[in-house]
Amino acid sequence: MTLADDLAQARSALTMIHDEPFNAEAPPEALEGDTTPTELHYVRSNFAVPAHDGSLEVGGAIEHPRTLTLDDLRAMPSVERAVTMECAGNGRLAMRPLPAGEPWGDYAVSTARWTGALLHQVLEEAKPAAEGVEVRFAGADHGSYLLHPVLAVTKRSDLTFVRSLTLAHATDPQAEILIAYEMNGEPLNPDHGAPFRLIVPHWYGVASVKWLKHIDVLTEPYAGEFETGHYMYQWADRPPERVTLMRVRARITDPARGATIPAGTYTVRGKAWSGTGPITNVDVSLTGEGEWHPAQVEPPKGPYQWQDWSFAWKATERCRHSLRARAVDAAGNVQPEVPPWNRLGYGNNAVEVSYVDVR
Ligand SMILES: Nc1nc2c(c(=O)[nH]1)N[C@H]1C(S)=C(S)[C@@H](COP(=O)(O)O)O[C@H]1N2
Ligand SMILES: [Mo]
Repeated sequence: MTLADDLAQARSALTMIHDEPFNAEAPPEALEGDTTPTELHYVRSNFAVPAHDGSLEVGGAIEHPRTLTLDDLRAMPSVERAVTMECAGNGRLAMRPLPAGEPWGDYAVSTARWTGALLHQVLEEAKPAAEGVEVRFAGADHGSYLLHPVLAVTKRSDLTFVRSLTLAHATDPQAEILIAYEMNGEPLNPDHGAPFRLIVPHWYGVASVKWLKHIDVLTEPYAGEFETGHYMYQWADRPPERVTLMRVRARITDPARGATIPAGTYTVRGKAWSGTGPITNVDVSLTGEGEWHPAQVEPPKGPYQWQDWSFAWKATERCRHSLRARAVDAAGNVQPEVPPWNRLGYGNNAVEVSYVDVR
C-alpha cells in the first residue's frame, strides 16, 4: 500500500470537514468507551501532513543542545496516560453569528492512550538557563495561512505551526506533558503527528504540537500567530484571552440523538470532561427547561480522561422529549445555556440538547 492508501484507510471512518488539510470529526461511537479507537479519533491539522526526518532538535537557552531520535526517546522512562483531547473549535457551528474557521459540529473530541517520554525529563537533561521563561515547540508542518480572517483586509503568509508554554509548566513533573510516540499502543500515524508529538493534558488540543521538530527554551515570551492571532478568545465585551484549558462539558451518548426508545425505565448515559478539574456533578433535564435532576457520576479512571455518568429515566410519556445534560467540575465551573460567543468561535461548551421519541 502507498502512503496515500494508508491515509485513505486511516481516515475512512471519520466525518470529513475539510479534505486538504485533512480535518475530520469523530463518529458518535468515538465517545462510547473509556478510550477512542485510533481510526475514530478526530483529526485537526492546520497544514498538510509534512515530511519529518525523524529528529528532534532541543536548543535555545540551554546548556546541552541535543538532537534526539525516536530511539533516544524510547530509551527514556516511558509513561502511558489516557488523555481526553478536544479542539477549541469544537461546537463552533452552533455559534451565531457563525465565526470564521472550520465548521466543527460536536465531535472534535476523543480520548486516546498516549505513550511517550516526559517533557520535563528531556528539559532537565537540557539544563535550561536561569533566564529561561518559555519553551517554544515547532512542528514540521507549514504552509500558506490567512491572518486575521475576520478583518476586511486579509493577509496570507507562510507559517510553521508553533506554540509555546511557560518554562514553569513545561518543567513541572506534575503536569506530565508527554513527547508521545505511541497512540493506543501503536506508533503514531501520519495524521496524529508521526513520529512524535506533544501531549499537554487538560489543555485544548492546540497545545499538543504534532510532528514535533524543534524545542527551544526562550528568554522572552513568545507571541506567535497560533497563540496571539488565532486561538485567542476575542470577546465582544471584555479583553481578549488565550485559549488554554478545556472548558467543562457533558455529552449524552445513549440514547443517540433522534433515537426512538420503548416506554419504561431507560438508563441515559454519557461522558463529561473538563480541563479545570474532575467532574463533580452532572444534572439532566427532561423538559428542555431548567428542571434539573442529579445523575450518577463515576469517579475518574485517570487524571486526564472523561468520566462516565448515568441517569435512570422513567420514560413513561409516549411523545418527543428533549434531553439535556449539564456538567460541573471541582473548580465550580458549570456549562452555560448559551454559547459564549467570541469572534473566532472557540470554547463553545454550552449545554447540548438531544431529541428522543418514546413509543
Ligand atoms: N504541528 C501541528 N500540531 C497540531 C496542529 C497543527 O495544525 N499542526 N493542530 C492542533 C490542534 S488545533 C488540535 S485540536 C490537535 C488535534 O490533534 P489530532 O489531530 O491528533 O486529533 O493537534 C494540535 N497540534
Ligand atoms: Mo484544535
